[in-house]
Amino acid sequence: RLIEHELRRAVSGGELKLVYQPQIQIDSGEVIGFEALLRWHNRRRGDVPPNVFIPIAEESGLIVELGDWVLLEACREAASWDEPLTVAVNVSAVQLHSQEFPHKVHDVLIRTGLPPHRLELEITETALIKDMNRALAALRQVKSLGVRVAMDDFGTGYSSLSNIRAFPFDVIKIDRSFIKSVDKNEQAAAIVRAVLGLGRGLGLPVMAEGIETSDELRFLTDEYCAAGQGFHLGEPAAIEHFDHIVRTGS
Ligand code: G
Ligand code: G
Ligand code: MN
Ligand code: NA
Repeated sequence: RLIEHELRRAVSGGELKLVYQPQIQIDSGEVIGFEALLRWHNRRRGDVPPNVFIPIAEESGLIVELGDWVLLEACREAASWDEPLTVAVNVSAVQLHSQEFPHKVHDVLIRTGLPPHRLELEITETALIKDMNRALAALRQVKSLGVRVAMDDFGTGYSSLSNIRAFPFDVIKIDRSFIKSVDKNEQAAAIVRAVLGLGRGLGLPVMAEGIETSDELRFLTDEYCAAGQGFHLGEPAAIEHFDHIVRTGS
């Protein structure tokens, strides 16, 4: 396919970049880290959304090359910050299940000098179910390096509850579909309260994704949700936009 061919060239042609979205500690309002999000700008196609090109990259196996680039770029960027904030990187199923993945993570940490605890890998439940044993082994290996692991899009996959018990996650990210209108929708509110209770019981902090309004944020504050992310708190942008946060004295 043409788009696949173009995506292949995007890696070497410098058409990819990362934007960063702030992750906030809700009680203090402080930025605790950034999620790195991949963007592709093609001269002919313009901006191609990740929802379009990530699935193509996954089907074609190109995601491994793309993922390697994202991981190195994000760690190199975070290692340059004055503030010891975390950087969160999305990892797809194909990457997680490739034999070399834990070694690549180790290698990137060595190359960039980023302290392992400042890297957080975001993994969706869907990425776990392909081969549970392989996924568990990979997560244990990266955890043994000191890297943090987040369960991404929690609530949208299969058998969430057994996954949360079987895998060594450090944080649960509630999917944004449950945060939307959580202040007005009783069903969403019940689900979010249940996930917060689950996190509390298991000793796992919960991060709410997709906070778009001050009312949604107020609900999460009142319910003692630990952390949040969303357009209301900060849109993904080029890292230069956040210089005042990552650099001391600027
Ligand atoms: O940034 P945006 O909300 O448009 O991203 C859409 C989807 O693409 C999200 O599910 C997000 O997790 C995914 N995504 C963004 N960047 C990356 C990346 O670097 N690697 C992988 N595997 N997925 C990404
Ligand atoms: O699946 P994942 O959680 O990695 O998706 C991250 C995606 O969510 C990014 O592409 C980002 O652009 C998007 N995103 C971040 N904050 C918000 C928000 O407040 N509302 C919506 N609709 N999307 C958001
Ligand atoms: Mn994510
Ligand atoms: Na998510």
